[in-house]
Amino acid sequence: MIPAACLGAPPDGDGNEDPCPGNLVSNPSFEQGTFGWSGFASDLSMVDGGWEGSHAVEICYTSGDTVYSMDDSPNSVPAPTTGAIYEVVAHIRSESARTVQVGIREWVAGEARAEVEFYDSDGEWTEMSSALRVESPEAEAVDIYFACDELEAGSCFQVDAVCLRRLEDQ
Ligand SMILES: [Ca+2]
Ligand SMILES: [Ca+2]
Repeated sequence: MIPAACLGAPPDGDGNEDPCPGNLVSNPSFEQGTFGWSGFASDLSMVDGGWEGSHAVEICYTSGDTVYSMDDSPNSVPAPTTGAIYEVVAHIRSESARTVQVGIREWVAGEARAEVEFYDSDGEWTEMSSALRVESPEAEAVDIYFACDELEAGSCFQVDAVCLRRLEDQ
């Protein structure tokens, strides 16, 4: 006889399954800081709360430019595979309603080609994603960023659980 409590249990049961096997991002969950990321026209800070674990990153506009953003540094994929598809999935939220962009870029000779998706965010965590197929045999890197062009004091948004993977070749 099988105890009812054993039916439908999670495969590992300890709650520590890797949520993103093969993740190419060095610091995806911001549990110990913001290393692996840099801010552009913004300040990055580790904040309490989060979609996964107990912390997230908050990106707040400082001054200048046409967008403010958080960019992976160094780039997450230094040697991308031509023809491969890379997909980024992450969660965002903001205290006030904002439109946030998630971009994934292919870098060739210092020039970037980006696939960008726009999401409306409010107080709830929202899943966002974007994907890119590497076209150039000379591609030097694939990287990701999160950005917002609402440039007023106090404009901020949060990101957590960044998952960047190479999808199976079709
Ligand atoms: Ca987290
Ligand atoms: Ca980067």
